[in-house]
Amino acid sequence: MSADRVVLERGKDTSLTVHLFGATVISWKCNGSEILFLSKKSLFDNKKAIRGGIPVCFPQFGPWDLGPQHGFARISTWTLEQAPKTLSSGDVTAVFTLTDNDETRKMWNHGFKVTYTLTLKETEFVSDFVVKNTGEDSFSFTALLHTYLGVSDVTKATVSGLKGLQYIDKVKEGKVFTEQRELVTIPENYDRVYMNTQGGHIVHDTATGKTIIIKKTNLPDTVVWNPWEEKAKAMSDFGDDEYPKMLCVEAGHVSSPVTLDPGASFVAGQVIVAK
Ligand code: TA6
Repeated sequence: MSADRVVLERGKDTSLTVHLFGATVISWKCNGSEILFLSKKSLFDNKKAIRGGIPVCFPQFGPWDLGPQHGFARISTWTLEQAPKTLSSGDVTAVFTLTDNDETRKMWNHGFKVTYTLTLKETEFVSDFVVKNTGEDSFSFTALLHTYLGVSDVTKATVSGLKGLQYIDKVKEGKVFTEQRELVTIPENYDRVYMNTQGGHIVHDTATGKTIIIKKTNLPDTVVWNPWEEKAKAMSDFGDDEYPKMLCVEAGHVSSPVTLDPGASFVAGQVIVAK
């Protein structure tokens, strides 16, 4: 395994592989089956964000005046603060950190430390995401865990926990609509920011019967994204025929920024359960 990848090995063909470039989780194997989608065309050149897995968007989700789309965290090299450690429960945990440096300060002149703790359980994967303001001035940010789930056929997937909620539809010029459906299906290019989705989601693959449960803390928004055919062709690091095999269900704090005073911390997290 190359030096820039960290593996949390739990046995029984259950493991998590994290790339130090972006602290991007690039694989979660649960009892032998891969839960995440990773594009075969992802570049892994330590320049362009990894196409798949769970890129970390910080300090900006989406287009940014001060720097690259989705911020610099996913294209920065993180530090392995604590190597994988097996707990008495058999769970395995590791800690990754990102602090401000000359590159980040050129774009965003603030002192910060992001601490990203990943814990692999038997059929669950827990991510704790903490942002601390280590500087002398307040700052605001948005953040998101850009989770690419693997599915057998996106047209056969359903997502719960969105009914009655407002969403910003980035495919329809950012207009705001209200979701009417109990179970959301994805029949075309979707790029929606659902707001106030505290209750979490069940992502069900009706073709395979596989189910993923997403529980979130202090990440009140959920982005649902599939590029579909045309946008897939426009992405050089994504296969033209790969869009049916993935569905992004992304937990974030994006529709309103978080503001942190000096010394203060933002604590958030996500638990994904594979059924
Ligand atoms: O999270 C959905 C989204 O913001 C879409 O608008 C789409 O751009 C996607 O992220 C991928 O962005 P990327 O910068 O990785 O190509």
